[in-house]
Amino acid sequence: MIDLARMAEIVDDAALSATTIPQFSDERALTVAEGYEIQKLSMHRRYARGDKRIGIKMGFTSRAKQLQMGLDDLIWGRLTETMRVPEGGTISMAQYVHPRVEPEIAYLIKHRLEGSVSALEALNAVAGVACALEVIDSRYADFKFDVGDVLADNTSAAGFVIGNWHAPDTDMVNLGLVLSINGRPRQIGSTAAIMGNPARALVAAIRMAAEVGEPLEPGDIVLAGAATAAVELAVGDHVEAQFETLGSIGFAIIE
Ligand code: 0L1
Ligand code: MG
Repeated sequence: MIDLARMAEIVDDAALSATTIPQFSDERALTVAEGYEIQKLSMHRRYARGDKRIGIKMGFTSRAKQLQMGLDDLIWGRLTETMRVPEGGTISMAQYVHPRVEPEIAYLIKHRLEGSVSALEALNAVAGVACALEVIDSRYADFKFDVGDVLADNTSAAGFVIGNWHAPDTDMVNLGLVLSINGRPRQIGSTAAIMGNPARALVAAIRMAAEVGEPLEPGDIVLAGAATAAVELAVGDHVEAQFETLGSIGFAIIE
């Protein structure tokens, strides 16, 4: 069995070169702890190339997805500077394997917060809230993985777009939204699909980041999780998400 550092190298190389790899679980299922350790080691390889962690993202934020994946918790991954896509900008398909997009909510952290906090305490540590789009891109063939695999692969994190920041007390609990590709609605949903209230994902983000000694710091971004199913992307696509009261954000995909 190859060691965790070698697995981190494999998954990092796959992300860097936008190529698929077989699931590690084809050989042996990784534990949750092993998956997170590989993620950490692979992200340190990125940091050594000059990239910088600027926040975290939450996944499996619906109970249905947790049940499907056999895990009784959320998962999280690290967001870096190079993953950020300007609102209205473009991404190049050449940098992705088989990207998908999902509408999310983003929080901007104002105060360092650690450990077990209430939703109110969490929201009091927020400087702003925004609508967001996450580009996920599993490095595993056919977008297939188990829990250990997806943790090792930084929870498929590959890109994100953040809209204008709004006041931290903006009501985000049940905002309707439409995700359109080339002007055609592909997903319709509500931010309530994020754990019933995206602030719960923020609470979990604070807990989980602190557990590994990387507490959320002022300026960090938290992506709270998908409000709808993810939609596959192709060259030439123009993506737009319209959020009730918050406005719309988008980007396009070039070759
Ligand atoms: O951001 C997400 O909700 C995705 C988490 C990882 C699972 C996936 O790639 O679908
Ligand atoms: Mg996501």
